[in-house]
This record gives sequence, C-alpha cells and structure tokens, in this order.
Amino acid sequence: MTITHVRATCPHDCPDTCAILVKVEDGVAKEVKGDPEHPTTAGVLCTKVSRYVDRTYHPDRVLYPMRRVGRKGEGKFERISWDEALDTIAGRLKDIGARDPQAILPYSYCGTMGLVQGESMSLRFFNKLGASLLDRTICATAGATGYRYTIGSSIGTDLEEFQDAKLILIWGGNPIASNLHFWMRAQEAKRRGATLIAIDPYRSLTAEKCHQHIALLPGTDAALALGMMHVLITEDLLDHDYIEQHTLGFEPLKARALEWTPERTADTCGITVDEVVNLARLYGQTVKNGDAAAIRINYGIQRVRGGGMAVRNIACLPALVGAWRLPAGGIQLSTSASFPTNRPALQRPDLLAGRTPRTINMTTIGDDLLREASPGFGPKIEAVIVYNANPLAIAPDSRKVQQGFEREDLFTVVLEHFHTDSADYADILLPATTQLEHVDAHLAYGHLYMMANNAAIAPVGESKPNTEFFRLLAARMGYDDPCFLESDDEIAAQAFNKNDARAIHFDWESLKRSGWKKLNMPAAPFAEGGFTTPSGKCEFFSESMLADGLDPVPTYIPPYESVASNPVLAEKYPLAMISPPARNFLNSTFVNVKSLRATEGEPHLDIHPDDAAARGIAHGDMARIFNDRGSFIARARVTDKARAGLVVGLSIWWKKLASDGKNANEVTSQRLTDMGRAPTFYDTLVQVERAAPLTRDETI
Ligand SMILES: Nc1nc2c(c(=O)[nH]1)N[C@H]1C(S)=C(S)[C@@H](COP(=O)(O)OP(=O)(O)OC[C@H]3O[C@@H](n4cnc5c(=O)[nH]c(N)nc54)[C@H](O)[C@@H]3O)O[C@H]1N2
Ligand SMILES: Nc1nc2c(c(=O)[nH]1)N[C@H]1C(S)=C(S)[C@@H](COP(=O)(O)OP(=O)(O)OC[C@H]3O[C@@H](n4cnc5c(=O)[nH]c(N)nc54)[C@H](O)[C@@H]3O)O[C@H]1N2
Ligand code: SF4
Ligand SMILES: [Mo]
Repeated sequence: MTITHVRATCPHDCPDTCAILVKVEDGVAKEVKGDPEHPTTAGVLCTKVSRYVDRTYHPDRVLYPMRRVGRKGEGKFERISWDEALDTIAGRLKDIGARDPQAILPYSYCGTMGLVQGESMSLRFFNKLGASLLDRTICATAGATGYRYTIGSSIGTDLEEFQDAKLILIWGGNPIASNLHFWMRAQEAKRRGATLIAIDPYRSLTAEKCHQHIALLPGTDAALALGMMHVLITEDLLDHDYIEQHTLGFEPLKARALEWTPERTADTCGITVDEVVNLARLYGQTVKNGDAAAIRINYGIQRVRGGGMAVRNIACLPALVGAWRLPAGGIQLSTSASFPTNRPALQRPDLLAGRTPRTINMTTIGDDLLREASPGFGPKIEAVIVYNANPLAIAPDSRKVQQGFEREDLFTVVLEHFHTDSADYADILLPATTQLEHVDAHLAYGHLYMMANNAAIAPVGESKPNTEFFRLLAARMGYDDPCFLESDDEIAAQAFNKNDARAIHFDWESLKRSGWKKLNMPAAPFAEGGFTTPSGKCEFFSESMLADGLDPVPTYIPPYESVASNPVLAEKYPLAMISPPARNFLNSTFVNVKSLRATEGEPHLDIHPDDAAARGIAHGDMARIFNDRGSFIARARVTDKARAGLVVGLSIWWKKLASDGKNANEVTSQRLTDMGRAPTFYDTLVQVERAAPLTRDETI
C-alpha cells in the first residue's frame, strides 16, 4: 500500500483558508487534517470540512454530463457524453453570440475561492466571447466599499496579533461558526485577560461566550459608532497626535458626532444609554492606558441598506483613539488587498478587445432574468452558465429567481458537484471536480498566507475542473489565443506578482511544496499612517464619497424595512428577520451531507417568548414566515436569543430539503445597499403565524 500526505487548502468562502493535509492510500483519499505547522490553522479544521472526504465520495455526486429530460426544476436528467455536452453548449452559445453575446451571462461566486478554479479560464472565456459582465456583489462589496473610502483598501490587523489585545469587539460576526481560527485567537486573548464584547442583535454562539453582548437593533450599527465617537470626543479619549498627522476631516466628523448624544444613539439602536457610554469609555480608555483595542468587524452588519456606511463609521474608530499604533490594535474586515494578486494575468480583460459589455448585478438576478430587451437593459438574457454558485438557494427574492430559471426560452448550464436547487434547472448539468481533485492557488481574507492546493486524487467519475470545461469550450468556439491552452499549473504560476515585495519572489513550484508562505507585511500596518486612500490618511471626510453622491462624513442610514424607518410596512409585518449562516453549513454547501444536516436538524426560526406568545406559537410548533414577497415554513424555537421584535432563521437551506421546498430567501428583497450595490438580506420585515403541523410524510 502506498500512503502519501498531500498539501491542500480549504477552498471555501471562509476567512480562515485552512492548510490541509490529505492522507491518500493507493489513490484514494482517506482523511483530511488541519496542518499543525500552519500558524493560523494550528492543526484544526472545522466540523464541516473535516467531512470533506465524505463530501468528495458522496453517493450523490454528479459523475457525468447530463441533459435535462423533465420539467425545469424537476431534476430529471439522462446521461450524455462530454462531447455531446460541449457540442450542444458551443452550438447554443455561437447562435446566441452571433446576435449579441451580452445575452449570455456567467453566474458564479465563491463555491471555491481558488484563484484558478474561481475566475481565471472562465473569465478569459467570457471576455473573449463578450458576454455580459457579472457584478459579484452577493457578499462583501458594501463593507469593502465603505472600508475603502475610509482606510483605502482591504488591509487590516493581522489575525495572529489579536491574542495580544486587551479588548476585542466582535462586531457583526459569529466567529465560532464562521471564522473559527479567529475565535481561537480571541479565546487566547481572553485567557491572557482580554475583554470580549459581541455586538449583534442575536445571542449567537459567539455572543453567548463573550463577556458582554450588546443586542442592538439590526441595521443600526452606524448609529452606535457615531454615539461612540460622541463619547470619545466629549470625554477627550482621543489621540490628538494621531488625528493631526494621519487623518483627514476631524472637524466635520466632530460636528456630526456631536449630534449623536448617547440618548439619541440608545434610542436608535434599541439599547441603553449605559451600553453606549460604557462601550465608548472602555474602548477609548483601553488605548489611553497603552493597551491594544481591536475590532473584528464582519459581514453581519453589511446586509442592510446602510451597510456600507456602518463599516465606514466603525473603520473611523481606531484612528480617533490611535489604536493603529500597536500591532494588536486596529481593525480587521478583510486582508484580501494585502495580496499582490495578478488578476489581469489570470482573467485577461484585454480579451474584451475594446468592447464594454453591460454588467448584470448577481444580487438582482431575479428581476434581470425576467426583463425583456430594452435600450436601457440591453438584450434579454438567453443563456446562463452557473458555476461555483447556487443562485436558486442563495439569491434574494427567490420566487423571482425561480420564475426566471423556469423560463422555457432560457438555456442554462450548471457545473456542480451535486444536484443542488440550481442544478435542477439546468438544461445541461456537468460534473465538476472538488478541491481534492484539482490544482489551485489561494489568497485568504482572514490571514496573510499565500496558499497552494495540490491535487490529491484523480477526478471522480467523469468530473473535470472548471478550467478544463472552459478550455474545452474555448476550443469548440474556435478561440486560438495561447492563453486558452495554459495548464492549471501555468495559470497558478501567475497568481501573484513576482516583483511585488509582499510576495517575496513568489514561486509556484516551491509554494506547492511548502503549501503556504506568509506575505511580507508590517506588523502594525498603519502605525505611522500610510493609508491607501487618495490623501494617504484615514479619511473622516471623503472627497470620493462626495463624488459618488454620498455623504462625505459618517452618518446613519436607516434600514429600508424596520419599525422605526417604515412604520406603515411594520403594521403588516412587524418583525425584523435575519438569516445568518448556520454553523454546520457553508452558505448552501454541505446541506446535503447527512451528518451535518442532522446536526442542524431542520429549518428553524428563533423567536422571542413575547413575540411567540402574542401569536399563540409554542416551542416546536411549525411557523409560517411571510411578507409581500413570499413565505416559508420553519420550526419555531421560542428563545430569548432573539431579542424581542427579531426573528432569526439560520441559513442557507437547500429548498428541496425543506418541508415546503422553500427557504429564507423567499422573503428577502433585491434592494441594494447604500454603496457597493450589495444585497440587503438582513433588512427584511416579516409576519409570523402558527402553521399546520407537518404530516408524517413531510417530517424531515
Ligand atoms: N459555518 C459557516 N461559516 C461561514 C459561512 C457559513 O455559511 N457557515 N459563510 C461564510 C461567508 S460567505 C461569510 S460572508 C461569512 C459570514 O459570517 P459573518 O461575517 O460572521 O457574518 P454573518 O454570519 O452574516 O453574521 C454574523 C452575525 O451578525 C449578526 N447580525 C445580523 N445583522 C446584524 C446587524 O445589523 N448588526 C450587527 N451588529 N450584527 C448583525 C448575526 O446575528 C450573526 O450572528 O462567514 C463565512 N463562514
Ligand atoms: N438569506 C441569506 N442568503 C444569503 C446569505 C445569508 O446570510 N442569508 N449569505 C450570502 C453570502 S454572504 C454569500 S457569499 C452567498 C453564497 O452563495 P454561493 O457562492 O452560491 O455559495 P454556495 O451556496 O455555497 O454555493 C456554492 C456552490 O458551488 C459549488 N462548488 C464548490 N466548488 C466548486 C468547483 O470547484 N466547481 C464548481 N463548478 N462548483 C463548485 C458547491 O457545490 C455549491 O453548490 O450567499 C448569500 N445568500
Ligand atoms: S471552512 Fe473555514 S474553518 Fe473550515 S476548514 Fe475551511 S477555512 Fe478552515
Ligand atoms: Mo459571503
């Protein structure tokens, strides 16, 4: 028997990007383990990815190309050959492309975060074709934009420094579920005497384990940050020297913050005056005492109308108190811009050859699939190629998304591991390889290591890497640019700029051998200023925001849908609903892995005892959650983890594995955030009523 240990990388959309060792016996993967040598992975994988071998050899894997024989959505297919699949797809794309290639749309996100199997050969293909561009907004663009206006780019405090902080604010994140290796550092900080505070409307697994939990109303974080600024200014907990040297626009910020008394802030956020004042004091005094105060800001605060502004306001705080001076101070949203990623080489925008195709926002796929041709919109969408994504489950306003994909005149190709909700709508369904079966290079958004993934085993069944599908399709289309012949290793070798000092002479072959290598970044990135904004300072006042039609100074933008901001709607739909990730799923990935689904049980709705009692709902009853956009069913858990007025449906369930074939996105809306054109999943008012109990057949 030959046993090898192959160096791999977790491909999932998770900040931790763990280093993995795959044990392979005679060509069969037996076990995945966290690399004990990797400083942030520290030998630990989360429960989900510990099951990666089960997922790879899962009996439900899509193993060969298929053609739909049933109705769209029914999930009935028959086997065809790769040649037939590729000929059919190339034929349709040539036909549509001859009229207008913009009628063809790629739909992809971060099923894999790999730089090779994500967007490399795929975008080369779509750029050459002149297809519609996809605005990949579904997750992070609101906060990334707010952060960029303020700090310059996604660069922040190194995860490895957090253990030395004396105060950690976990703001809009649930790291026990979604950023485990940060939580391990926060625990270490706690052991060393740090105070941990969670700011979250829901008593999440993480909030439960922090010293303090501030349960504000969803979508009010920007106001809380303004209230903190008010206290920091009026109690002079500022670092005047840092403000003077490294920030721009303190006076307008001060004027704005003075409008946000603790009373007004507390009223807006639905918390107490003491909570506002004490939070600001603790933050300011920690830094005054010479200790590090760090903020881990996550994605939970961004999925509301004012999500971009919320991140912007919070990103101003470290500069006000001078927290950036220490390596363990400051803030981390994402580290992605620390990497000198060479996207032009990977994606070849030059293949557009001067054309400027229209852009479709992936968040509004529901409306856009239903749009007719018009001068403003361009051609009707006639073909969608889905890879690394599951739009039927994850996109908002799901009823519209489903109607769109049901269109008989739409040609849909889905490249997948499994028969997901989206796969059921494919005209042609293709088998994709998993991370154990292909090569990739990775950056991370929660640490600072360049990562390599070696293929551990041969492709299962007839599956092919995304790159190979687009390579073969490019050949069928007659594209002869040499870039379409490059191997995955040749693409990976271009992942990072070799000449950039941060990548320290990036060399793919040696990265493949070592598995990972840390970037060369300063320990405290903004200790001496050096922000990447136009002014080089932390911009409390932003000319760029003004130019983009936004308030240039921190402000509060209320949700579209809340009791305070929309009382008329709230009369019909009085409860705010959020649907953050469940611990055992990764977005909609892993929902079909039985052991993980068994732990989550079934779709739940957490509801406060007062709200449940007012509706005659008892713990364990089935509840129907609805608004004008749609409805779904979940089992009620009556608990004060959800503050009064809030209901929480942990997500993202496969619709077809829910009793009613629906999930939380039935009620979410396609409205966009204040900046970054991102979704507002957690800006949703609903009503809840008791539903009939499930019949035995429906019990899942
Ligand atoms: N296990 C697991 N891990 C994951 C994922 C997963 O699905 N499962 N998904 C991955 C992806 S793609 C992402 S983007 C991240 C997301 O993970 P996080 O960045 O942690 O963000 P969310 O899980 O959306 O929300 C985190 C917390 O924010 C709270 N929250 C909701 N609304 C608000 C608000 O208005 N203000 C504040 N302060 N808090 C609010 C929620 O109650 C939740 O507890 O996790 C990644 N990791
Ligand atoms: N209600 C609600 N909706 C949400 C969210 C929420 O919190 N609440 N979160 C939002 C967020 S933050 C995000 S990031 C999105 C995530 O949305 P998506 O990026 O669509 O994520 P997944 O649902 O995990 O679907 C990824 C799919 O890619 C497939 N895949 C994985 N690797 C490969 C590969 O190598 N090749 C191919 N071809 N396929 C592969 C997986 O099998 C999986 O089905 O969802 C968003 N939707
Ligand atoms: S999902 Fe996140 S925590 Fe789990 S193995 Fe992957 S990178 Fe690590
Ligand atoms: Mo995400």
